[in-house]
Amino acid sequence: MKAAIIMGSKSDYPVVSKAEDILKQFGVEFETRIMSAHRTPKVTEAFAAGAEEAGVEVIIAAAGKAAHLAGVLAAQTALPVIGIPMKSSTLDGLDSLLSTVQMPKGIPVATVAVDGAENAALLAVQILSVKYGDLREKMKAYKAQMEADIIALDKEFQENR
Ligand code: RP5
Repeated sequence: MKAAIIMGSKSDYPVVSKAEDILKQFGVEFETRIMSAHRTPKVTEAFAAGAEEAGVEVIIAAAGKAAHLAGVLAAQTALPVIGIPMKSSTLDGLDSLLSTVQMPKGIPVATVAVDGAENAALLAVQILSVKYGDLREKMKAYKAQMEADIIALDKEFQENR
């Protein structure tokens, strides 16, 4: 199985690396690339058009401001594309969110929260788990662990107040 993470700028990496951490945790092979819908449009288009042949099964795209990256990738491939709207310096990411989520019908982008890199990776794992049963089991264990951790935190909180 293979995921591709595309980010619009190296400046997106501190957030994007959190998606990498999740994919590593689940043992999903991935590559991370810097491409821009606006600054490197030809590279972006060629990547999307060749992604399926390259063995990519799901794409995560992170971009900020007028964030067209996820939509441009989605336009060029039948693979599922997950968009991460990056928190931007001037409009707090509302610009990125709307640019990523408001796709015209026919070209969906599964958009997560602003800077929602962890959820983007978890959604990628869930998409891959339709085909790879071991990922489904790992996802069940991940959710069970999260539940147990919070129940333990609540218990500790109640005991210490
Ligand atoms: C977007 O513009 C990038 O995805 C990034 O979030 C934002 C700013 O990019 P830089 O000016 O830091 O390269 O294209």
